[in-house]
Amino acid sequence: MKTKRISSAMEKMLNEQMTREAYQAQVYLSFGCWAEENSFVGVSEFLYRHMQEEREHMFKFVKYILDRGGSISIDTIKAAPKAPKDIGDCLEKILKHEIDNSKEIDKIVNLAHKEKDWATFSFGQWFVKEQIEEETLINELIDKYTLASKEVTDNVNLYEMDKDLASASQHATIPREEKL
Ligand code: OFO
Repeated sequence: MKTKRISSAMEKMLNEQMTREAYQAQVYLSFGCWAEENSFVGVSEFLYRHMQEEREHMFKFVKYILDRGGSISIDTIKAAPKAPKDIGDCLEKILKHEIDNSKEIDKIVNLAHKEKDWATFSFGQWFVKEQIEEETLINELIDKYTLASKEVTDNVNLYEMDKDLASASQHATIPREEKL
């Protein structure tokens, strides 16, 4: 049993964020399934990879809470949102989720600053930086989508965009069955 080095308020907030990261993963999973069902294999690949990143984020919170002597409370994960209308809607919805998530991370950093909890403040900085990267990535994809959807006479642009997303920068790998 470790000495508890975070306040109860911080422990609660970190646990809530841990569950929120699991929810973020569900959002990417549901949109990834929607994309695959609609034959956008590259888009779904991108979304599945991001789902894995969100699960890694969730686990970073688990580890940090435990490392600081806190307790983990595994809570209900909200249901994933309804399927998007199209890829543009999908990207806009993801951007909103990421911005909302960034605001929640900011709350952790604000509380850490108020409590002079510099360990959590430092831990939170990783997520502040990560959220900047994620918002930038999604904004770039929205720009690409806007360009790609300008001429859709033969869907060539959408096809190219789908391939583009398949190779868009992501750290995580997706567990899949081996292809023969
Ligand atoms: Fe989308 O990022 Fe987690 O925190």
